[in-house]
Amino acid sequence: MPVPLPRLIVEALELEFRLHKLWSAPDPDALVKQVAGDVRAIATGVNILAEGVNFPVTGDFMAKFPKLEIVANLGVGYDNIDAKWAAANKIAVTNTPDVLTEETADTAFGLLLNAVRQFSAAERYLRAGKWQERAFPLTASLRGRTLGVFGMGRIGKAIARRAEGFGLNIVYHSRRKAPDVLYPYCASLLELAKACDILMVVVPGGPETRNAVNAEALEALGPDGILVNIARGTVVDEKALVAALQKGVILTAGLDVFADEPNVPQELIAMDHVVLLPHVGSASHVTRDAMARLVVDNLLAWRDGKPLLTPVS
Ligand code: 8YV
Repeated sequence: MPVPLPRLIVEALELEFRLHKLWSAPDPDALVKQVAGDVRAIATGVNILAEGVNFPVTGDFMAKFPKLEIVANLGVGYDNIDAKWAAANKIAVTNTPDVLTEETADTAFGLLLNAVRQFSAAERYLRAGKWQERAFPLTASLRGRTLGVFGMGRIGKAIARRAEGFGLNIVYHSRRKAPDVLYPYCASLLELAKACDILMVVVPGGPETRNAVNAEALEALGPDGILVNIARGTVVDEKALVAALQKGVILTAGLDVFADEPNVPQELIAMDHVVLLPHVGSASHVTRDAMARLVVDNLLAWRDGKPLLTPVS
């Protein structure tokens, strides 16, 4: 275990396996050398308990363990793991899909409502005693808007379901047209940005989507446009986003993820109308427990020679 995972995982794994906690070893390199020949499984995750603890499970790292068979990840996103290298070396990777879908979609919608109606700013206004002086200024509205979902996977679909209830028009762009979805499909991200005024980023991180939401896409989103990102900070060109927000190229943004967590650019913090959350998309007790359980259950299935519950394809 290279990073400190939730207690539920640590305790369950300690009962069933010999667990080496790299993060609490006085000399992690020495521990790796000492146990490298025995290690058959790695349990890891992103953005865990301790601030800023991100440990990329690279090919070089996995190569240190000749008997490695599986990497179990806490999180649906697994851009912290070189899954291609793992596949090429017959190492399984598991993640935690499904159990966090609805929670993350709730967070996405909370961010969107907050960004468009400026609830965080309104609350700060009330707490500062400014209501006594005058009413909070009027805001933009969700009414009559079109939601562009960038990434129509499980979470994208759960967000779209919510959007239907809120009376939004829905369009989307994914690598592929989703066979089970009737919303209009846009062939490119740029086309999507032109077709919508809320751009919801729900694609996986990693090299294929790095900086996909660039200056051109933000320009296409337009001056009434709202960007919501609950996926990975790497998907958005953060410098281009700061510039677009400062110049009014888009209206505002709701962000749960950032390029270099937990470091959030000062320019974003300085903009009162931008809604910023500390990567809490799945961060409720019930959902994080379900994710933790799934990490453990995948490892138990592997140990018992049973099919993995949620292998990454
Ligand atoms: C968590 C996430 O930040 O599932 C993901 O991909 O980003 C989040 O659920 C993380 O995985 C748990 O620490």
